[in-house]
Amino acid sequence: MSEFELYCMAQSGNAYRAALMLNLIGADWTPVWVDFFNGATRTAEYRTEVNEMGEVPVLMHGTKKLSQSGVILTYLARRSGKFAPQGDDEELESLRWIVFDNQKVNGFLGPYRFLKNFAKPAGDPAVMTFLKGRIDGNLAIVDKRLSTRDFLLGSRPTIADVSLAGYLYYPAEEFGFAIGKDHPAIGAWMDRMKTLPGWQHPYELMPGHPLGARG
Ligand SMILES: N[C@@H](CCC(=O)N[C@@H](CS)C(=O)NCC(=O)O)C(=O)O
Repeated sequence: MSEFELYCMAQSGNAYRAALMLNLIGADWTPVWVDFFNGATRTAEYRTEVNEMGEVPVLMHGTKKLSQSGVILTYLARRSGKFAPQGDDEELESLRWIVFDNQKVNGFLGPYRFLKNFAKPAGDPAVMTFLKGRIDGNLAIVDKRLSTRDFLLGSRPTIADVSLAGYLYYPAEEFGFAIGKDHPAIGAWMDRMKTLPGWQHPYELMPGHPLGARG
């Protein structure tokens, strides 16, 4: 049995953050496929046994069970010493970007992509227009930040960058727009992240792609 188990599925950018971090730090880990699209996270069993919040990702490590990707990233950075913000100021700065990302960057990209590709019926056009406006504005904020530094906190990648990776590498067709082309500094950052040893695409790293394929 592996040291870590990650409850996840290939379509989840929230889970990708944790899967990517595990790979980047060279952890001994196994994905546990969650049948999300058939309602697994809505069952009483999942909410009792795995996560009362009804979400993926969930990281199992010995007796520890962690959810919220930001918490998982913090835990793995503290244990491994890798991608860890250094000192109080950097820790707070990292947390600032993780919260911004969770709420306003990937926090909008995830629902937008879900409504466009997976929801039945697909998202209402007015909702899609609202979300796209928020996405454009918030990606522009990140793009400006990355136009003057290689990574979110400076010259070194941290868990804030791993968090930002969330949905950014999913195919442009799934959004109807190309994030890295529309936002060149983010595009350059995506290329830099891809050179990190252990980087893999979400569809390679987590089970269940294409949809309908069991993990
Ligand atoms: N802030 C959470 C978001 C997790 C999340 O929303 N995961 C989605 C899958 S991509 C989920 O499980 N959603 C279930 C629901 O909202 O009912 C994190 O970063 O871990």
